[in-house]
Amino acid sequence: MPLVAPFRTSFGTETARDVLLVRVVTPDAEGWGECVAMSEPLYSPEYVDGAAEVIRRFLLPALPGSLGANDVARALEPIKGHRMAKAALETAILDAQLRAAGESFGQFLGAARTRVPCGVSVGIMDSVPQLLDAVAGYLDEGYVRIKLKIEPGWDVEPVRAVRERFGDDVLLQVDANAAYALTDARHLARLDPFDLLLIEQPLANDDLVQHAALAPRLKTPICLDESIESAEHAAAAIALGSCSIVNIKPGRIGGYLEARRIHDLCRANGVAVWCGGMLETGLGRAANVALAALPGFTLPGDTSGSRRYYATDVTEPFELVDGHLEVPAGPGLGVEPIPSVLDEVTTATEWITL
Ligand code: NPQ
Ligand code: MG
Repeated sequence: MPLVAPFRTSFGTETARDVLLVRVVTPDAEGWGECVAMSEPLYSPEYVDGAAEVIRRFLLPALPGSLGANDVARALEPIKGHRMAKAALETAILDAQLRAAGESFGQFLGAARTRVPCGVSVGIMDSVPQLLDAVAGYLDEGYVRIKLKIEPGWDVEPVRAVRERFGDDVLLQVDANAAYALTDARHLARLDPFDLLLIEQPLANDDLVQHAALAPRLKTPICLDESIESAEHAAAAIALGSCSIVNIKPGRIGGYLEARRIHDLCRANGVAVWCGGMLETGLGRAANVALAALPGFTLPGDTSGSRRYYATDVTEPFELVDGHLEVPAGPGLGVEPIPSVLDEVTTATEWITL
């Protein structure tokens, strides 16, 4: 699916999204799960063709003939990693189960509100004026929080420019996608004066210890994204002092059930969480918005409206109202792919009968 504009991060520039959708058909209902893996392994080791292969070759054969969503993770445990692939499968099974039971994702997960405040992730731009125009547009649309993607050479100046133009009241945070090293601590401390909500994933994915060493050297709170692949990682990060905030992306950690566990763990430890985004279509977005309505999600997420990324979404578009998205209330995800749109963007399908 073409993106409305190129999205540049410290790991590359994306102009289109290669989306893998899992559709589960049971005797009672059908369900959808969106795999958030990118086409290339730049954010994490997973990539979309690899996810399709691991689902086909290892995950589906590991499932017993009849099971509920609660049993999926245990059945797939012998297969290491591949959490985005596992999440897509578990989500589709959970969706089918909830649609059959007439229960929404929000109800099932424990949503505490009917709408969630939305932030937006703003890519690296060619110039500061171009960035300021983009941020102005998002603030006009009602976004309540701005996240700037940063990398060495695009950090202090864009943050300063956004603060100078839009003032100190704008909720502002940055995301490095692992682009810095501990030796950059002094440079990153130059962000301290700008009163950022957080700095997301400054160091490498597997550097929990170095994040713990960085934390006391910054006034800006550290939030981890790529580093947290499970509730165990979250517990380790909290114990080490690697972060004081966690970005929860269900795909990265293997699904919505694990997401709820991390939410519960963080809440019990006074660690704030928020819901990240992976440029989901309306299907993945619906589940994320339901998750973001849980009580521990105390910071606005990257739960943007559909048109932030797509001119035409595969579902009815999610649209901001007063800076918020409504939590879908219908059974399961509460949204459906529009058949004509889905046909239009589908490049391949494969049916596997268990
Ligand atoms: C993040 N997302 O928080 C990610 C990273 C990201 C909204 O900033 C294609 C598919 C392009 C997934 C670019 C946001 C992507 C992508 C960035 C995920 O780190
Ligand atoms: Mg991130």
